[in-house]
Amino acid sequence: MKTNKKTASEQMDLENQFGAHNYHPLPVVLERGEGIYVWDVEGKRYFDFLSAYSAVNQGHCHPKIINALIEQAQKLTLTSRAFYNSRLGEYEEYVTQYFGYEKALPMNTGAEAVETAIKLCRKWSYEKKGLADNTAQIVVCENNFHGRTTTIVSFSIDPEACNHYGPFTPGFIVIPYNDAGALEKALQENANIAGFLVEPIQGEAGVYVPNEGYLKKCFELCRKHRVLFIADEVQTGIARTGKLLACDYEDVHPDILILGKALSGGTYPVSAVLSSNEIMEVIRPGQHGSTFGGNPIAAAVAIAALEVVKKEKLADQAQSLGKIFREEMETCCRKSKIASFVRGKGLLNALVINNNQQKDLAWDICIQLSKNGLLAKPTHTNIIRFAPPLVITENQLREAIEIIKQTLNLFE
Ligand code: IF1
Repeated sequence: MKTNKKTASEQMDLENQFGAHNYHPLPVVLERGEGIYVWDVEGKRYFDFLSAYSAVNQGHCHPKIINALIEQAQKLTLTSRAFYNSRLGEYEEYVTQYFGYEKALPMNTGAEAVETAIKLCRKWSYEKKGLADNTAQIVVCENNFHGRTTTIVSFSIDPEACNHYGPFTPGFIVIPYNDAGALEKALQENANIAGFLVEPIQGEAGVYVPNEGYLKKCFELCRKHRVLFIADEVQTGIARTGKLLACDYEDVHPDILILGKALSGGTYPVSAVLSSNEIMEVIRPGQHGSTFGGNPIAAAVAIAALEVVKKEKLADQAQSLGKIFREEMETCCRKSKIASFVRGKGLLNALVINNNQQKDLAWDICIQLSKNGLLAKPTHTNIIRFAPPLVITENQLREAIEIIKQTLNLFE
């Protein structure tokens, strides 16, 4: 019987012909996901070691989350915020108590939540801190990645992210990452600073883990100068780094917390900005929002996704398995000519490849990894990010590590 199922190359051709070329994917066409595995259209199974950039921390198609999605989708999908809906208030209570905040502003994508945090911080600085209108400055770090809107790329230093997208939004000061002294200097030299926006670990930059105490020191400096500490935990949050939030490692409670990705377990675009009444109250009716922000499906799915994180102790999992991963890879690096070193926290890790002899070595390694049944993707040419779903078991992790080691050996 002729099936109209397209082959992988037919699928790739369709995307190539009809889709914008804003990505360069690995030549793998995925059709199904379950837990830590994904299958391509030819039925080949892979360990997913990217987790959609830490959006499927709970594993692909987690039954509890999918059931919440299906159940709500069969009742009511969207009302807009012109009316109340029967899921949002319950979700807002749940998520604020879950992370220890008073108010939540629900959005959809991570970038929308970052934009919301920027607007909230600016508005707070005019209406509560007393800065003159349109003078607010927000400090950000070099090599940041906070999304791809025009304002967000306005403070990117990555030419690929910002070139030819100008004119850019003003009001941002870029300082080196992992340098509290640089923040102190900026705060001393500028009276108009409203906030400090930072990734607790820089994911896209290549999983840069700052020195112990960096976040705490920056938080204290923000307190001292009445500047809002804004943590972008879109990628590092929701148990990925071995704690519920990466900021938890230093007992830092951000003034504004930005969440996304795994907030829905990768089943639906859900993001949120969490803060205090004192800060959140500067946004009044009609001053911010979005069509889908706070919709009943997002609310139902986010509650289920967060329940899974707690019930399955995914933060503890990430912490203990992450240690095993880094120990095993460090052993590998000591004997390798191409694998330089590994860094990360929890199950957000990166292997730095020595590509002096061959520029695209990390890409070639990822191609070979896919042939050997494991999916990962390089970032910034020579860094391979390894971030499996947090539901992975120790045995599965060790099996995956074996695949990585055998694959690296082919290039030694
Ligand atoms: C792509 C990168 C990761 C993020 C942080 C906000 C956002 C992201 C810390 C925006 C999104 C995604 C975007 C996605 C690939 C992925 C990514 F490679 F682009 F940089 F994870 F590192 N803050 N990161 O990491 O959230 O609007 O995408 O929901 O653009 O290709 P979003």
